[in-house]
Amino acid sequence: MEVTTRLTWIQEKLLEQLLGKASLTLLYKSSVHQFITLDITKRCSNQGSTMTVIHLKQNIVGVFMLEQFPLLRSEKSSTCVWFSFRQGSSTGMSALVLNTQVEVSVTQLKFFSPGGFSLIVDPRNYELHLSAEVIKELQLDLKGVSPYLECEIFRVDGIKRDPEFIKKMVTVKQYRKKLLSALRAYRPHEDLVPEVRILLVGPVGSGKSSFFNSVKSAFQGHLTRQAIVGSDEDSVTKQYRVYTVKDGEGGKMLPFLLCDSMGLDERKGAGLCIDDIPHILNGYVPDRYQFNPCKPKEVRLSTYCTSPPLKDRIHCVAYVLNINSVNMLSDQMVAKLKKIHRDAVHCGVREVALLTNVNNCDEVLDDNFLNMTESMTSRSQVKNVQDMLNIPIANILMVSNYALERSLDPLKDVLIFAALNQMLRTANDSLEDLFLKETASANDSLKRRSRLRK
Ligand SMILES: Nc1nc2c(ncn2[C@@H]2O[C@H](COP(=O)(O)OP(=O)(O)O)[C@@H](O)[C@H]2O)c(=O)[nH]1
Ligand SMILES: [Mg+2]
Repeated sequence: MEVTTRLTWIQEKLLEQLLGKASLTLLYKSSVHQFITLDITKRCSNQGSTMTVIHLKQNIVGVFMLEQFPLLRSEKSSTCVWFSFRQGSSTGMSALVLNTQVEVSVTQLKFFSPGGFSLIVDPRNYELHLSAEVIKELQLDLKGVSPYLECEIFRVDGIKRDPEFIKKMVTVKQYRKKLLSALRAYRPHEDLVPEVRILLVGPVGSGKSSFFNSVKSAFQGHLTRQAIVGSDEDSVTKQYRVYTVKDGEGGKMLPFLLCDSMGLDERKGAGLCIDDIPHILNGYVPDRYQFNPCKPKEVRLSTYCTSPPLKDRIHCVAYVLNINSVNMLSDQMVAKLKKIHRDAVHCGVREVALLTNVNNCDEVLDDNFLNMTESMTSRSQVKNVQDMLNIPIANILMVSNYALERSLDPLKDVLIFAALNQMLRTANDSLEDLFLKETASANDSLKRRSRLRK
């Protein structure tokens, strides 16, 4: 009879993705095979990398071992990934990379690592013993000793047998999780508006619509293509679109809107009409407005007397530029971008640049995923954008949009989330400033009115 795992399909995928694109083959299952040291080691040693998975009522806890499963006790420590996630949750895995020793005795399977980390499987009593350090670092809501339902050991195939690579994969996941929590905790400054608005502008084909699709995909946990993208010479996007993004399938709406515009064209009378920009920035252009490249939107003067509320205005302009062609922009295109920059400054809106089509994702961020590496920030494209649009280096962001991929990539997600995070912070700077300006001018007019009354 074939022995099948207790893991659900989603759980199995989650574990396979923890290490890149691995595949799992079940070697040992406690409820089927006996816990006899000889039996376990016969099944699991000489199999290459393995993953031990312990099923508890509410959680799954486990250890991935890069080196061979030992016959009795591992000679020296080796790279292991200790992980946990909640049953029923397809996201939110906690993981640690620890130099670990493994021991199989007559009564126990034991993983231990310096710093007080220990995980012991006691099959006679179906108990899992975890040290306080493990409980804390894996964010488990468990006591030191918990009953378990099943213990399984898998062979892991298809991974890069490189401790540095494994470390990087796990760190990327942890950093993605951190960024996601920061994004979930984001609030527009002083709750002045329900959502901040980020305007995506840039040449035709630079990846504006793809960026929205990428953000949506990263939050949904699977690839989506709501906005139509294309590689026509003319802009595929003809309408102004204000997109919302939900936090996961059926999740709540996130407090930002991505405003996708028609692409800029270096030719006169083609692409987004540059005179539409002030109207967009000031909130006069509604969702699904059909752009006319030759004529800006008519805004009746009377409506200017009562300008649209703060919530309808743009709070961050993102210049979306393809990193491979940013050094070759025509003078006409640069002139259009500079005009938008002047309009943004005039309206008090802060700006970022988003460089798309970055191929070498893993070179962008430093080892801790905290900062852009120096080699990336010193590139000519970054200097060029900095000079052209006077954008501070912290606001020059890099992504690789989802274009031809079949599945999500945590490294791409990290860059997408990091870029979005900086856009939201920038939007808050604008909000704070716009609010102060509005309050000052409202106070001025109040004073003027009271002086007139006197
Ligand atoms: N490889 C790669 N292709 C991209 C990226 N961003 C956009 N694309 C592709 O470039 C083309 C134009 O993208 P699109 O989002 O329609 O550009 P837009 O005109 O600025 O909205 C599409 O074929 C996209 O798949 C990226 O970061 N990497
Ligand atoms: Mg588009």
